[in-house]
This record gives sequence, structure tokens and C-alpha cells, in this order.
Amino acid sequence: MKLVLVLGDQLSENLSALQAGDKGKDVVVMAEVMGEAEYVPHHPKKVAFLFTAMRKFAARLRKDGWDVRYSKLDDEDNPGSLNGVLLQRAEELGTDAVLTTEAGEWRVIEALRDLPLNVEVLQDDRFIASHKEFEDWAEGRKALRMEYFYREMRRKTGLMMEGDDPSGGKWNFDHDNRKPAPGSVDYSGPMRFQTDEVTREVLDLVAEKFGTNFGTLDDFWFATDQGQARQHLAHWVKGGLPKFGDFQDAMMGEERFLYHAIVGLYINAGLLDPLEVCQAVEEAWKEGAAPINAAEGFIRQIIGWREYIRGIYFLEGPDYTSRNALGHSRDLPGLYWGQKTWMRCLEKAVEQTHDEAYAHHIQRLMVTGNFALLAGVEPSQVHEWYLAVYADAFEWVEAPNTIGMSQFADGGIIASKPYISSGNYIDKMSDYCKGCSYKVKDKTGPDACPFNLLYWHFLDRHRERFKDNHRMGNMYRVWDRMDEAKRETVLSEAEAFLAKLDAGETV
Ligand code: FAD
Ligand code: DLZ
Ligand code: SF4
Repeated sequence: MKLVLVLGDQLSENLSALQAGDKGKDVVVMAEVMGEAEYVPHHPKKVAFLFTAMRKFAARLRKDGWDVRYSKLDDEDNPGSLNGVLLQRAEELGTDAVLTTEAGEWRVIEALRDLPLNVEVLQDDRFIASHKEFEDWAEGRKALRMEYFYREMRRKTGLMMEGDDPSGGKWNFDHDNRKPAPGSVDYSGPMRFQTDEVTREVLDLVAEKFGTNFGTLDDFWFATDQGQARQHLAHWVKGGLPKFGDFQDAMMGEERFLYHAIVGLYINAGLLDPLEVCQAVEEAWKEGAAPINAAEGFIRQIIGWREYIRGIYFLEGPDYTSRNALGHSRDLPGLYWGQKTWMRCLEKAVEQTHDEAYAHHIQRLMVTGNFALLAGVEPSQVHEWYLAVYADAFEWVEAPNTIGMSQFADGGIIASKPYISSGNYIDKMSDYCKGCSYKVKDKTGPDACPFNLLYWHFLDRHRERFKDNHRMGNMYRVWDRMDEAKRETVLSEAEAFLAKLDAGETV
């Protein structure tokens, strides 16, 4: 008899450990534990989502004939850690055999290796590329660029392919996907689900144990089982997908979701399968219900970016989260935890993160990520923030996005140049600047947009590293053409801003 360990983000019936287990003999072990819930201060909505989905998944497995031993967080004998639970169940059931699917975090993988039990770890085959396939693709390449990997995944899945060629004659329709914020949004946003008895019990528990963490539990609307997640997917494919591509990079102060799918949390926890999501999108495109730029753009995010990001996490190994190629050491400013700021873009991105445990990609990359990078915040602190505050955050996907794509702390494995911008980009893509206390057009002076000051400060302080990067030559040429007095003003105003930030003053 074996214990089949199912983690909080492994809520899929086709999970390899469940497929390999013997329903008549083996026992499924699932556990809410403080060790997992506390190692970063997770957003209460993220914890509530996971615990509710775990409880419902356990009920479904039981209905399906499994013997499930489920530890609730407030069970008196809850040992507080995954290893503790496994040791407890092993003793209770008189076995030392554990079957599990590889976890998505080195910390958990390594902890399970330390157990004095016989732990068999199976591949997580809920992904399109196995570790071996990614390693083979990466082998011998000078640069690991997502675009080429993505083409392999298109060929492998056959999604939007006409034989060997991509549908529409192009692999990538991103050119059509950069429209600025629209005047209004004609999609009602993600499907919202009523709380039921299971959810309410979890919400009470989470309020009691994690109520002081950053984030609110008010208005909890996430889907918490596969059926609901599928309903939400169908709702978005119909209403959101058609304009997903057009406004993928847009940001709006009063529109938190725009046309985004809000499926990351469901796929990552196992409630939706990435292929089923892509097939639903392909189907809509085939039926003429969505344009090619939307369908291709979305499918690229899932079978391209998502798979590529996972490949990098496992290729690079456990030390990836502590990388700091640019030597940044500033503490994460209090405004990330809700301290007042005059910067409207940051205020809005953090506010919706607090309320929804969600912000979309460009908010993460070009607002919160951009600011942390320009300000020189220590990447591990930025990483812990993203891991804590988003409902879709698990280390295998969050860390390469933060450490690599957003903070350039891996020295350029994922990004060929840092994702930095002045206020101009934010102004072009959003409606934030109109209502901001700073003036995005001001490059210096008391009202100058801090992104404008910090952008040049970043380039100037990292000149040695980036001056020969051919994608950044233009930026340095613009900087060098500025008259010296202006450059000095920019740098000294940037320094003064950073000093205020460090002093905890409202900026
Ligand atoms: P949509 O915008 O509708 O996109 C569809 C789906 O594509 C997403 O659900 C996701 O599954 C996939 N996808 C898109 N971009 C990426 C990407 N770069 N990496 C992996 N998958 C991608 N995504 C996470 O799932 N978990 C994280 O913890 C996470 N942390 C991030 C941290 C930073 C600093 C940045 C810049 C990005 C991060 N992302 C993360 C990627 C992306 O921002 C989210 O996947 C997306 O915002 C989720 O919202 P959505 O479901 O509405 O996605
Ligand atoms: C994120 C999380 C949280 C908050 N709580 C639990 C838990 O109580 N039990 C559990 O099995 N998993 C939890 N998780 C997810 C894990 O911490 C870990 O991030 C993933 O399993 C890695 O893939
Ligand atoms: Fe953000 Fe600058 Fe625009 Fe204000 S002016 S919203 S700080 S980019």
C-alpha cells in the first residue's frame, strides 16, 4: 500500500501519481499545512482559493472511490508541514511507500527527498514539454529565445497548423497586439461564483489565520472546481477572447481585467488543462468567433511562454531565485504593501493586487516590475512579493518571470535586454497618467514622473553592462546627446527621489 501525495497545485484527475496509484489499495494524502501557507505571506484570497479547491478535489476523489486522508489546517493533530503529514500518515497506515508527482518548487522537491520514506517521484505530465524535451531543445544553443521553442510546441501540438506551416502563414501575429487602452471595455470580465458552504468555511479559517496578510478576502469570486473553471473559460472565450489580442498590453485604472482570460490560477492549480484551454481557443477561431491575432497570441502565451518559463526554472536549478546579476540591494518599498503613493500607475496596480490577488501581465512587467528594476530593488525581495500576492503564483512560473524576465537578475537568460521604460510607455498604453499627481511629460522638476528620472539613472549606473547591447544603443545615444547640465539634474533628482523612497516618505 502506498501514500499518494497530492499537492495544492496538483488538483487534476489525470495527475501522474493518481494514474499510477491503485484506487483499491493506495491512500491519497492531501494537507493544508502552515509550512506551505506561511513561507511567504500569501494573499488571503490565494490561500482561500487553494484550500477550497483542495477540499472540493478531495471530495471528488472520494466520490470516485479513493480513500482520501485530508488534513485541515485547524485539525488538532495537524503537524504543520508536508513532511510531517506524510510521516504521520505513514505511521498511521503502516507503510513507507509514497508516490507523488514532481512539485513545482525546488524547496518542496528537496524537502521530500529528505524524508526517511521511500518516495517515488513521477514526472508532471500536465505540461506539453517534458524536462528532457526542453533540455534537448536548449542544448548547445547560445540564446534560449522563446519564439523558436514556441514553434516546436506548435508543431508538437498541431495547434493552428496547416500541415507543417502555421495557420495564416505566420507564426506570430503580435504586430497587431499592441493597441493602447480603449475608451471602454465591452466584456463583463471574469465569471464570478457565489460562495458555497465549503468556501465559507475556508474563508472563516483564512480570515482567522491569515487575515493580517496583505490582501482582502472581501468579494471572493474565484471558481474553485473544474466545472466552474470550465464555465468561466467558455464565458471568456465568447466574450473576452475576440479582443484579447488587440488590448493585451493595455492598462486602465478602472478596468482591472480588460479582455484577459484570468485562467492562470486555474491552470496552475490543475483545474484546467493547458491543452483544453488552447483547443477551446482554436475552436473559436476556426468558427470565426475570434480573429487570428487573438487566438495565436493567446495560444503562444500558453504553449510558448508558459512552457518555456517552466523549462528555464528546471534547467537553471535551485539557486535561480537568489541570482542578482545587476547587484541591486534596495529594500522593497512600502508602497508594494499598500503604503500611499502619488504614482497613480503603481497605486492602481497595487490596489487591484490587494483586492483581487490579480494584475495582468503588463501591470506586472511594466509597472510594478519596471519600477522595482529602475529603483534597484533586491530581486529576491521582488520575487517573494510576486510569489505572495498573486493567486496564480507558484515558484516554477513566478520566479523566471520575476528574476529573469522582469528584473534581469539572471543576466539575460530570458530577456535579451531589461524590460525598462520611462513614463512614456505607460502613458501610451494606459489611462493612468491623466489622473496622476506627477506629469509624465516633465523630465525634470518637482512634478517630473519618477519613471522618467529613474529610467536614465538605471541606464547611467549600468552603462558598462549594457552599452554594447545592440538593442540599447539608441537609448545611450539619446542620453549622450542630452546636455551635461540636464543629465546632472536628472541624476541628482533621481537620487533625491530614491532617498525619499528609502526614508519611507510618500513618493
Ligand atoms: P492572460 O493574459 O489572459 O494570458 C493567458 C495565459 O497565458 C496565462 O493565464 C498564463 O497561463 C499564460 N502566460 C502568459 N504569459 C505568461 C508568462 N510570462 N509566463 C507563464 N505563463 C504565461 N504567471 C503565472 O501563471 N504565475 C505567476 O506567478 C506569474 N508571475 C509573474 C511575475 C511577473 C513579474 C511577470 C512579469 C509575469 C508573471 N506571470 C505569472 C505571467 C503573467 O503575468 C500571468 O500568467 C498572467 O498575468 C495571468 O493572467 P491571465 O490568466 O489573465 O493571463
Ligand atoms: C501555495 C500553497 C499553499 C498556500 N498552501 C498549500 C498547502 O497547504 N498544501 C499544499 O499541498 N500546497 C500548498 N501550496 C502549494 C505549495 O506551497 C507549493 O507551492 C506547490 O505545491 C509547488 O508546486
Ligand atoms: Fe505612472 Fe509617471 Fe504616469 Fe504617474 S505620470 S501614472 S508615475 S507613469
